[in-house]
Amino acid sequence: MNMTWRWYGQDNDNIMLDHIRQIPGVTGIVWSLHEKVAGEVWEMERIREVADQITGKGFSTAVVESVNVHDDIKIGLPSRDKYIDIYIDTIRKLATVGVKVICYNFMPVFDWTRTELYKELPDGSNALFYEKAAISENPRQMVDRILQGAGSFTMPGWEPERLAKLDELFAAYADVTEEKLFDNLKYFLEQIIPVCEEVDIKMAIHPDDPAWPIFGLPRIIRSRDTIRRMLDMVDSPYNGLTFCTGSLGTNPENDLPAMIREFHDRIHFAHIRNVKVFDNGDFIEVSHRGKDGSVDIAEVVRAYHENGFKGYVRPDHGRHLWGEEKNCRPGYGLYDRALGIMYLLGVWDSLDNATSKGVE
Ligand code: DNO
Repeated sequence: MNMTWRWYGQDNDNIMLDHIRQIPGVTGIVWSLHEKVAGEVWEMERIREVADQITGKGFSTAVVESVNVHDDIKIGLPSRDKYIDIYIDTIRKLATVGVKVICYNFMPVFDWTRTELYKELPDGSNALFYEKAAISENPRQMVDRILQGAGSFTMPGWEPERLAKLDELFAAYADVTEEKLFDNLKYFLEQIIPVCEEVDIKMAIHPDDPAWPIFGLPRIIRSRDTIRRMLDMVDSPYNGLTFCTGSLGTNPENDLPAMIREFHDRIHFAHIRNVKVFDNGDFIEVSHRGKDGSVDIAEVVRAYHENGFKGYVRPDHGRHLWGEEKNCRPGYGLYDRALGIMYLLGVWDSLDNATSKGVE
C-alpha cells in the first residue's frame, strides 16, 4: 500500500510539507485546489504550482481529493453537460502532473455530516461527533453552528458560498429520488470514464458519510449492494471506490472486511479510520486502534494485505489531541493522524513479516 497524507496547501494548512516528511512511511500527498468551488475551471498554471510544491519535497502527486461534482450534475439539469465538460477538462489537466486517482462524491447538498466538532472523549481529547436526534433540527441552524465552530478554518465539503443557498438547493433536489440520483451518476460516469481510460486516471467515489439518507435527501453509496450497483453500472476498472471505513462503518450492518475482499480490485484509495457507534445510532470518531471503536481496523488492514493491496491509503480523520483543536482544521490535526499511520503501518508490517516467515 502507498501511505499518503491529506494536505490543504501552502497557505491553507498549518501542517507543512516539512512536518509531513517526518512521519514515517508517507510517500504521497493527497491534494486539491481547495479554493475552487464545484464546477469552476482549474487553471493549468495553478495546478502546476501546487504539484511542483509537492514533488519539490519528494512526494507523489498521485491522488487528488476532491474534484467536486457540481449540483446540476447530481440533480440532472440540462446545464450538467457544461459542467461535465469542465470536469473532463480538469481530468485531462491533472493527468499531465502525475495524478492517478481522483476522489469525489455524489452526496446531495451535504458532504460528510457531523453535528458537533469537538465532542470530548473520556480521555480528555475531542473529536467529530454525530448525534442522530440533532439531525431533526433545521439544517440551516446546524450548518451555521458547524461553520461557526470551525472558525477561520475551511472544511472540505462545507463551502460557505454553496451552503448559503441551502433553501434553493433543497428545492432543486425536491424531485431527486434515489433512482434518479443513480441515473444521474450513471450519466456522469458514462461521459467521464472513457476519458479516464484514455489518460489513465482512476475515479474513486467516496461513500456517503454517514451511510444513510439525511434531511430527506437520498444518499446512494452506503452498503455492499449499492456499491455493487454503482460499480456494475459502468463496468470499468477506472470506475472505482474510495473505501472509507469511517463512513461505511457508521452502519454496523456493513461487514467492512468482507466488502474489501469483494471490491479490492476496484478500491483505488482507502480511507482508514475508526468510529465508535452507540446503540442509539450516534457515533464519534476515535483512535485508529481497533479496540477503541466499533471497526476492527486490524482486520480491515488484514483484508487489504491478503489481497496485496497496492492502492493509496490515508489515515483520514483524527481526534484533536493535546490542545491542538485551538489551531487545527476539524478532524485534520497532526497528532492523531500521525499516530494512526503508525498503527496502520505496524499492522501491515507485522502481516508482511508473518507471511514472509510462512506463518500464514
Ligand atoms: C471528509 C472527506 C470528504 C471527502 C469527499 C470526497 O473529511 O473524507 O469530504 O473528501 O467526500 O469528495
